[in-house]
Amino acid sequence: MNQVYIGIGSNQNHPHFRVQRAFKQINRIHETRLIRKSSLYETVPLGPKFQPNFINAVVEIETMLSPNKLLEELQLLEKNHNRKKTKRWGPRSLDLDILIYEQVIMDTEKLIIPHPGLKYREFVLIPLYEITSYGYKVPKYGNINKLIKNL
Ligand code: A4P
Ligand code: MG
Repeated sequence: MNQVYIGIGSNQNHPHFRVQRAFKQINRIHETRLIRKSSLYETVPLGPKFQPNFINAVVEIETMLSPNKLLEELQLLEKNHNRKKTKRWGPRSLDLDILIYEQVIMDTEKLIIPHPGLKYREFVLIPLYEITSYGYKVPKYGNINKLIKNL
């Protein structure tokens, strides 16, 4: 089983409800189970400011799916939430990002792991901190306590 962290974000159409529904739906992906979930955090938007606040959370899962297969499943879930392609960093009903996949470091056209935004995003690091152990080492980027200090 591979240990993976997923970032969840929503700022449209009842975001609290959507994030909680996403927890359940992620647990239902085949060969995958939800291990831990963070609290829900209300955060100000990064990017265009004239949009509602986000609800963000991070979950830990175990999965047998490869990074690319997992991405496909997560994108299906996003579609299932009627996510429309809008502008970059614009409002979205559900955004699911693979933050960390075991110790994998990859950079392809479709998938960058660890997620490159991770190291400077409070809305990712704080919920990740909540569900990992003290001094957890993020692949490529290092100690989470230091990453948070550097924000
Ligand atoms: N992709 C590459 N790496 C990954 C990965 N590790 N996980 C590719 C998921 N996808 C990855 O993503 C575009 C493409 O990224 C995918 O097709 C996939 O092949 P997208 O989700 O369709 O596009 P996007 O989300 O609009 O772009 P981007 O740059 O990924 O945005 P982010 O980084 O997801 O940021 N403010 C707050 N407070 N909270 C938020 O959650 N989110 C965003 C979106 C902006 N501001 C925010 C928040
Ligand atoms: Mg995304």
